[in-house]
Amino acid sequence: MRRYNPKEIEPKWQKHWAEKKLYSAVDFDKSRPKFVMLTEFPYPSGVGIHLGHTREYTLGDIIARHKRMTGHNVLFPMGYDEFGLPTENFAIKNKISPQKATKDNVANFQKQLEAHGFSIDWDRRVNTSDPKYYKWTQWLFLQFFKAGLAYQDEVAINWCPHCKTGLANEEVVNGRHERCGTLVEKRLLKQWLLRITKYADRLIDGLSDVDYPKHIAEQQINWIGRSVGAQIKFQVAHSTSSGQASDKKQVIEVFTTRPDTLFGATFMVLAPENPLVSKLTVESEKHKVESYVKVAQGKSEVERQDTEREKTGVFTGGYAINPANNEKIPIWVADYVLMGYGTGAIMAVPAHDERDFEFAKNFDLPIIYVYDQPGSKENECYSGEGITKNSGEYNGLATSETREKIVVDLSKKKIAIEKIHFKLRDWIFSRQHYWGEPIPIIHCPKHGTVPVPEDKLPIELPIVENYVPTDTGESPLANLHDWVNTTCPECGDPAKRETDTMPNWAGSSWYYLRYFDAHNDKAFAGLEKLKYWGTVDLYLGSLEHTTLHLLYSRFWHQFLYDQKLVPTPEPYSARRGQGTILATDGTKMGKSKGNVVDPAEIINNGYGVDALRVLIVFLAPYDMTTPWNESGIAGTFRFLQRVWTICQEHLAEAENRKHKAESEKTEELKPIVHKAIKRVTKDMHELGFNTAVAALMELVNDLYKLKLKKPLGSDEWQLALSTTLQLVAPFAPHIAEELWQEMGNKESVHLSQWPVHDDRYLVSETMIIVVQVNGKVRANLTLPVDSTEEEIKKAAEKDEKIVPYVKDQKILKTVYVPGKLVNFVIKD
Ligand code: ANZ
Repeated sequence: MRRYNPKEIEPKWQKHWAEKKLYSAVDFDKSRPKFVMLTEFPYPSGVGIHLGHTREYTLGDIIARHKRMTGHNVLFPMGYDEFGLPTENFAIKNKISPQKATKDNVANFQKQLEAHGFSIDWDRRVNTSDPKYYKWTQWLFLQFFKAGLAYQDEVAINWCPHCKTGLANEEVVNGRHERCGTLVEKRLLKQWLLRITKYADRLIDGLSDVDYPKHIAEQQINWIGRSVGAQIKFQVAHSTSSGQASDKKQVIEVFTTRPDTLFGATFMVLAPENPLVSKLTVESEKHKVESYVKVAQGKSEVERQDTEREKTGVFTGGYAINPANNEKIPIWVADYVLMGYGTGAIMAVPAHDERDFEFAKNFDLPIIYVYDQPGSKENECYSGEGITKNSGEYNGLATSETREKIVVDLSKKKIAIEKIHFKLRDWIFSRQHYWGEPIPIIHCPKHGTVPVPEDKLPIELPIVENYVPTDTGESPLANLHDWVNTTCPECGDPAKRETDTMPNWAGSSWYYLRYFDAHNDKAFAGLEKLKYWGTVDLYLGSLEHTTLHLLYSRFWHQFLYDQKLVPTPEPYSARRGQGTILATDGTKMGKSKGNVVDPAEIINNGYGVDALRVLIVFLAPYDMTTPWNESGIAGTFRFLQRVWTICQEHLAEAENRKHKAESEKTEELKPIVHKAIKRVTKDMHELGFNTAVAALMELVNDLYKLKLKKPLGSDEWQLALSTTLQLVAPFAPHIAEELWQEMGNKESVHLSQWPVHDDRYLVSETMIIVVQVNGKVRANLTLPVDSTEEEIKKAAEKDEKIVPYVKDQKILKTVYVPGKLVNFVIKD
């Protein structure tokens, strides 16, 4: 009997499938429904594939294979996200060019991905640093530019001193660069920005048309941070005491989400960076205020927003007038108010805002309550709602009415307007690095920023000697004088090229669209193909990219939709995130800790990739972060070996029995096989892959029990084992194919029809419930054994034999004996 040897069969089938182009997606195939299975493409790091990749792509591959077997035209593409810091850093460390680093790393990734046996349509592969690809990234940037959504501005940006580049807000997590963990600094730099804020509403609203996990949608909504409120003007009170303090018509505008608390505003606070600070500070306080402002500027935003920190501030000596009651209230400066949000100034309502409350306590400022806190005394802060008090004509109204009325009344006097603020900021799109797409803009002294004409695209990234980032705020491209100096496309006069490059999120903002039409040299993708493939049906990826890549690509897509360049308003119909694989000890895997499990090693050490694939989905539900199980691989290998052995035994016995006419019946086979079909199919739809594997293991155990009693060579066994192989195929595609073909099937198991269960064989899964009316048996129901009490009672009441008895009657009582009987008691 042949032994199960993955080393022999796995490469064989990988080669065969590739030669046959078994997994090619067919453009415009109308005979089958299409299914686009997208997984996030990797950036080709120097260490090669890790278990996270194995998990993500195995999950995607299982879904793709299952969908193919259920009659879909499946597109399961892959590519490489090549630009960006990781590759550049790798290149610098190893003293090779980023071009060479990318080429080598991609070749390694390609080899490793192929060794996993994924059913990828490699003909559509994209490489983001290939000029043929980034020509279109540049072209798309120019569409943003032409629509006024890409602009240059001098802004205080987050600067990573370690990576020596500006960053987008999304790349800063808890004040640190999300890639390298370095504390970021603020730097004033002229930057390119994309106007993502114009899509703030759409990015929130669009979420109701797609199927994303709740926490992912919420994370995007919170990041965009829509706050509905009002902007209210406070007149500055003319100060007589210090002569030149402030000008009479000066106003301070504030943004508040609680205009209903206006009567409780007892002071105002300006952000230290607010230009009004110097204008409103009276002479006698100037020294104190200036030194406070200086200290505040040295603090990070995260530190300033820390709610645990003691509130600090200084009085400006100036006053403003509360427009609700004309009370004079002091103007303070404090660093808990940020310049980058709202108007950089607030009306402080200590009674109902926690930060203002602490501040008022610290500096002994008045506190006026406009609501009572239910069941509590007036010496703490209450941020809830209620019936308004201490608010003149608004007393006695509920919060929502007060809010509305105050805004309407003040709007009439042009003191307030309704306002929506977003936390989202425009996307800083410049990077001062070499390894990225050059921004296709030319700066002309006469014509300003001029787009590179489309027929001159791509602007290829020039080869440089030195690509190490500088600390000058300019990319290494700035040193290439021959490249930088060019002529203006408008007037032909000398002009300079933009030397900033795009962030590594640029190429990935539209890569999925390129898969639909990967070789088009006339457009980023043709509209007809975009229409055929439509949206990505399922996008599986990392939970970490929710406010970065996922948000960015939705923004690009929505913009392209508005430009009529794509036919769908959202890129991804459904999104799921897979969990992380931790080291065996439950900590994060890391090279420095020496606890990294290398998938290539497992594949090569004899267990093979099928056993690895089965284990990686069997470990835990796909979206759960879970530790690696060292010994698990032997277990899944043994499982596959059992599949192998029983098939080999069947084949041997079938050969022996060839000349016998009779075929013995094995009645017990169908129920166990159909039970497995039902369970695995259900799990496939619910992405319950670990329980699907459990069902397969149970099936194989059941087959082994039968094998002891029954002759194995019959046609019935042939059918049962073939079906088993079909169910195994998405998980362990190589062994399934090998055995399937050995059993005499001509076509690939992966193109076969997914089996459908027949309820008739599932008798053991049903129970009989006796239904009585007033103690008399009126019906017998056959129901699934896992029916709930609720379902059983409902089914009993609706049964056609029971309806005549209970139709117009009041059911006084329903007696239920679990798994046996339902008795309806009605009035006789
Ligand atoms: C008065 C008030 C009373 C407020 C009250 C809240 C509760 P969100 O929901 O995050 O949008 N605020 C406005 N601009 C600010 C800034 N630049 N820095 C710090 N805080 C600022 O928060 C809006 C609320 O945050 C605003 O509503 C304002 O305080 C404060 F019982 O105004 B509120």
